[in-house]
Amino acid sequence: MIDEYPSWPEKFADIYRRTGCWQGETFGEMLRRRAQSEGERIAVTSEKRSISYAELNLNADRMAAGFKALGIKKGHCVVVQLPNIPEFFEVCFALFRLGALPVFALPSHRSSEITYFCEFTEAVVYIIPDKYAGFDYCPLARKVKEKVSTLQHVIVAGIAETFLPLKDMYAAPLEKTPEVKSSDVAFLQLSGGSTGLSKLIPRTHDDYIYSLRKSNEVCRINRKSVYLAVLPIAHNYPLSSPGVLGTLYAGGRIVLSPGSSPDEAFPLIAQECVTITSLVPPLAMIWTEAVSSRNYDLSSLEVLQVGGAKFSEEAAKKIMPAFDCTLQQVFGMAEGLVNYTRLDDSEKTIVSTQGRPMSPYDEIRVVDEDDCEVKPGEVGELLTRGPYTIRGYYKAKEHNAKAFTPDGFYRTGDLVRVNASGYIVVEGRVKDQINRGGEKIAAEEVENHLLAHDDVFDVAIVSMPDRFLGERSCAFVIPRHRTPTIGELKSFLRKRGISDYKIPDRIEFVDSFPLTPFGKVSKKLLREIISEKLILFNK
Ligand code: AMP
Ligand code: DBH
Repeated sequence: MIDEYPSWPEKFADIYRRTGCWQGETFGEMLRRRAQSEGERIAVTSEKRSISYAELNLNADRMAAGFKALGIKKGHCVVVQLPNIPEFFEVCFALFRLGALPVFALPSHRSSEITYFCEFTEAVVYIIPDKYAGFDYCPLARKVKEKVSTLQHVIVAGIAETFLPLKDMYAAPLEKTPEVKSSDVAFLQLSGGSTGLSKLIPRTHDDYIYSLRKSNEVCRINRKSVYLAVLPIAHNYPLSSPGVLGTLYAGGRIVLSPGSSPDEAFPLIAQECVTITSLVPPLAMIWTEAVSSRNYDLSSLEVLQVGGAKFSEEAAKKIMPAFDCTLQQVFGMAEGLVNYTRLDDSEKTIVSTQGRPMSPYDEIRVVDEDDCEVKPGEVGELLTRGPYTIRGYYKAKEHNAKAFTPDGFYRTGDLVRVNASGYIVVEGRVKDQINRGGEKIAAEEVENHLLAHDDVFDVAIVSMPDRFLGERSCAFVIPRHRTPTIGELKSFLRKRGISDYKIPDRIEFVDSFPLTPFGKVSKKLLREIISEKLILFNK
């Protein structure tokens, strides 16, 4: 049951309500209202099926009844690990209507991460696809279920083997559903995991719906908008900036792409007259390369969003000429704050900045190590507070004391400067996280796995620059008895069930680590060592 998280002090909640940021609506009500206004208009299109607003609304009610019969109650957590399929929406809205909380896992998470999410949230149910991207989820679920005592059921979208099929969850709608308040937590998002495992982010109906409304305004999403989802929709960016939920909020249409390659996405853009989509920088680069050699009519595309990691100015400059549409940079975080370049900004601003906060109620500060504000235009850590930025992670008292200032600002860990027009330029990160083309790797988490290997005495993982992904990971390993092979270490990590993208791209064996004057391992120096080596060997 979810009860342990710091919320906004009443004084702030009051302001956010009075100024109309929080309008007292829940997700359950929002969909009902949309079903009334949009009826048979299509809400979601996928390869296999299309569903209208009315159908989605009804199916959410039917599934809520099925879930209730299974024992899912208000306040229960349910780990949802679904790819971009229409059932994702039925499941989420069914849970919202019961006041149960989806915990948004990504399709690429494996046993180590899923077990942690289930145990930490005391999840009662885990929902998976049967297969996706060549991976079979039932064996993974069996492993997780063996370990997690709170987990009562596994539900499968597709062939369920020994588990429960999702299609059996459609029942006669309930006469009465539990009372859900707009100030309740609607779901738990995951942070990129800057210190060890991912933190869980409690987002309320009020705050998240405000972020959708504001995103829609900035990105000009309306009933005519067609949003193509190529990134995994459980992630905060394609979920809400404005993403799939913003599109539903506006009464637009979502098109779910089975994959992210140009050969899968371009025909869909042409067929479905897609108006907006969102990408991470490495994908944006692949799409830009591909566009001249493919013969699809992409003229419906009005806005191409790029975010999740720093998009280099050089790559950004190529987007508008290649796609003949507006580029929008998006700098956000699942904890809250989202910055956008505006659609009518000058080309210079669009290609060279990561935008500015979407809400006039977003407060930002740029500070030095002592939390003193830096001079205008200088680089410092970005702190933020506002109507859709959390005041604390779920069940993380100690970490919250470090991650938030006493007056409630979230320490983003991002090094930024703010230009004279109030636009933010991201310059780097203070937190120990590798951003591998938008996929975030918490160094400490992978280090802990490697430390479990007999031949590993110590390990430090840092980012190394990469022309294509922005950053890749490099593990410096001090061997213990014998020096293991790189292959041994990688297969050891795979056996421990961590996602592929977290496996270090490079492993260097060393006798010792460079230290700071205080005697701590200097990751800064390790980064320099590997960068120099890469330059020296020109790769
Ligand atoms: P997450 O913890 O997964 O929500 O990731 C949020 C982090 O991703 C931010 O704090 C930034 O470090 C990074 N990020 C997101 N968008 C951008 C962007 N447009 N430019 C640079 N970094 C970004
Ligand atoms: O990287 C992110 O987490 C992110 C990027 C852009 C995000 O959460 C968002 C927009 O909402």
